[in-house]
Amino acid sequence: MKAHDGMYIGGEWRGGIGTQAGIPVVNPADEQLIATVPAGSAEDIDAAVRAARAALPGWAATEPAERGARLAALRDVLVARKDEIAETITAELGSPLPFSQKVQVGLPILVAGSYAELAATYPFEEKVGNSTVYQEPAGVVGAITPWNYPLHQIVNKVAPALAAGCTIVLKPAEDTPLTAQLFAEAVHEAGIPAGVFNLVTGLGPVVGQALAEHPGVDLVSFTGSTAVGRQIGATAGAAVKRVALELGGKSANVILPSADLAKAVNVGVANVMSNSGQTCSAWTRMLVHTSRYDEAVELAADAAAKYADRIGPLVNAGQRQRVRGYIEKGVAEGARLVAGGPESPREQGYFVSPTVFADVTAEMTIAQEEIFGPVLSIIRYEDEADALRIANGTVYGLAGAVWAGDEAEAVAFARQLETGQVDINGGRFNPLAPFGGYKQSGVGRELGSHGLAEYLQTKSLQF
Ligand code: TXE
Repeated sequence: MKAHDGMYIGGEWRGGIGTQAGIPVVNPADEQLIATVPAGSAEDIDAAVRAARAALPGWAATEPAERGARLAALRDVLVARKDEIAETITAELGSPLPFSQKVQVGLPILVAGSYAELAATYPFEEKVGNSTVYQEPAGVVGAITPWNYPLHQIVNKVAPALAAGCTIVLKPAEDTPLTAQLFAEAVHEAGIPAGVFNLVTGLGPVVGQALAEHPGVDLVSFTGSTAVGRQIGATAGAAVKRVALELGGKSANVILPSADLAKAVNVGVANVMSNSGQTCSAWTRMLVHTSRYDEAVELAADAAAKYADRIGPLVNAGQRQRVRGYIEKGVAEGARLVAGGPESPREQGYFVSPTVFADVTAEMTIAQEEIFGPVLSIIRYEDEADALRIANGTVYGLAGAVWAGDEAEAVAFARQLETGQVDINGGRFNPLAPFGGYKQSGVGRELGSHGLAEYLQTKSLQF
């Protein structure tokens, strides 16, 4: 059971400084208030950054193997408390419990474990000719995370930062702060020293902005909307501060003519409906050759209908409104609705039906903008060059998929995609594979040794 409902600063739990009101946390499946957390202030951020700065020399000097041992202990606490964390995520985000258990909690456990090992094995010191090159911690990290994968997004930043020897202040999303409080309890239980990890809850434009602007923060790592990411990038640039941005996506699922069509369509629909479409890497555009287009549309409509009773709600009323708006726009721009639609399937909760559009053209709004809901657009292509032009024809470049009868054919196509990660004939999650965007999907990489390198700076000594 979670024992704390405040902020975690310098190893202690406390309410906010000068906090006027709390932030309500609502269960999106039934719209009931489940908790209230402190709405932090710039003073809280300042206290947390000071705590992180004070802890930095000690943690940076801690042997990497010992940092790895603390991360292994953290992973073990997450494993021991996995059911409680999954139930909390289901309560504040609305994702169905089996998904919360398997994905929302399962993946970050893998990631924490991978950084426990990487901390111990990473080459922090290397000889290059007559020089010794040291990889030193980047300093105090300000981490700002979204609500769509509340624990995963936190672990993706905190685990590599701690492995690198950085200390950190986390500002989680307003919608899902309870998972962040549980995570802070796990950090404490794992014996990570006071001040190494700090948690401040509150509003993005208040505490998020104060964190990004704080002169005591050396590196800002942000995951969220492109609009806020652009603002944080500008703030960091003006202060000559390092920044990592993981932003939106509009990923293409390219089904080449030689592919197993039924498998590619079914996995593709599952990918979009997963987490109610609230996944930055979701394959929201399905590209199908004209010779197999009608068959693919039929398969996709059938597959989507199967999710109608299983899909969770969207995180809040605002997101539901936004997603409905996109569905209405798709209809208005001439796309053909073959499953779902803008109407709410239930009276209570922020639900949207699994929705599939056919006859979508590459220029339509629903094919260009991130919808962040359970909405798939199926686009027709004439030949491979056409498919490539459409796939690369958005401002984003986060993820994607390629399906072909022959793996080499799929790889050859994937190499031409302007995107950071591609799944070949399905693919499987790999906690060591770098994840991040080309183009406006972001700056930097998370996961694996590339994710660790984000939190390091390099020094060379010549002899
Ligand atoms: O994001 P915000 P929202 C996309 C997705 C979604 C849209 C809006 O398309 O529909 O963004 O979601 C904090 N200074 N993604 O409004 O506002 C905020 O408190 C500093 C993609 O939820 O970007 C939260 O902690 N911080 C995505 C975090 O930023 C600020 C995941 C993200 O919230 C701030 C989520 C400010 N001025 C949304 N304003 C992905 N890439 O996975 C807000 N925040």
